[in-house]
Amino acid sequence: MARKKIALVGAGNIGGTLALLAGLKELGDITLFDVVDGVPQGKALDIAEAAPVEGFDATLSGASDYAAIAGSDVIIVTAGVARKPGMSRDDLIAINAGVMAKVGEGIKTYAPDAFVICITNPLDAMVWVLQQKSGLPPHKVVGMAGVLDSARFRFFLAEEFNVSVEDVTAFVLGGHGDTMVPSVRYSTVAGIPLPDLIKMGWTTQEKLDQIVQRTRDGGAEIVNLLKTGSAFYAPASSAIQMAEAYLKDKKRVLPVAAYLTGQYGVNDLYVGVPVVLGAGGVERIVEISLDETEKAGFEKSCAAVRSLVQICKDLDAKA
Ligand code: TXD
Repeated sequence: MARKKIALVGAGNIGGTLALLAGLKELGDITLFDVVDGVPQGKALDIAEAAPVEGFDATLSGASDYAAIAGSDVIIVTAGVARKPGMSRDDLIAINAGVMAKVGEGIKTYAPDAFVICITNPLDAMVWVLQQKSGLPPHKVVGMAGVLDSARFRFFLAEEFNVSVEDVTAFVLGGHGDTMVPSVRYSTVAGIPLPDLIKMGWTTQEKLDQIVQRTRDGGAEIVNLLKTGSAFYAPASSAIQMAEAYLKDKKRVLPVAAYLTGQYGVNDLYVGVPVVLGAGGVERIVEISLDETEKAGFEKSCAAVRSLVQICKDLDAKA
């Protein structure tokens, strides 16, 4: 059986890390694509030269022509720009929505059967544009944010309890931004919900509140430390977990930005919810019951995403 093909659109910090992880995990052959000529080729060659040392077999290539993504099984999109001083959020949306339009057209032409994972920010709006422009069915186009936000939540909880990160599960719902909703009720240590751990004296409500806030600010915490860019190791790991769920039909239950058609009372919007990810893409949207506070937080988050999508629609109408 031929190897699977993974295309990485955007060969920056996350794109390069994705290529290395996909190689180490032998997920398939890897094509890096970027508008900056030389960078995708250079990173592909560099990682290919690590293969003999690490002991993985994969063909790595770099390109600046969309034809290179032809026949991809999985496409992970990180193309775009990050916010720079003096730029408004609308400027960032305008630029990245334009990039998503181009990427979407490239996917439509060369890889209409791919499973597409969008990472570019502002995530929930960008995945919406990517699905629209690629014309792929919504269950084959998802956004990565929830796995990362949950991983941050899990890491902070594991530190607080001094237990293995493997035994901590966590769920973060809603959009990828200040309004995300880390769910305390649905997060556990070896199946024990966090509210029970407070009763058991493992932590306090105050400490949990701080951890929830640190999770919401997780991206900014890294940006403030790095100063020249945003997080890339954990975002890449998170997207690779999603790619692996699809390629190996693992049917993982993961929080992803998925297209809602009435679930949670939301229509025509990408937002973070738990889904079953397998060979069919999003095979099922898991509708958990939310209490009043969670519902209010989720609705606020959806409203924030909707206003960003509206900016994209207005830009499209003007174009
Ligand atoms: O949870 C999440 N979803 C995120 C999202 C977590 C962390 C970072 N997140 C966002 O991912 C971040 O705000 C950015 O929008 C993307 C990519 O982050 P990365 O750190 O990889 O950014 P880089 O290093 O600037 O890489 C972007 C690359 C760069 O090489 C550009 O030359 C390229 O994108 N680029 C393009 N490639 C293809 N096509 C077009 N049009 C294009 N424009 C720029």
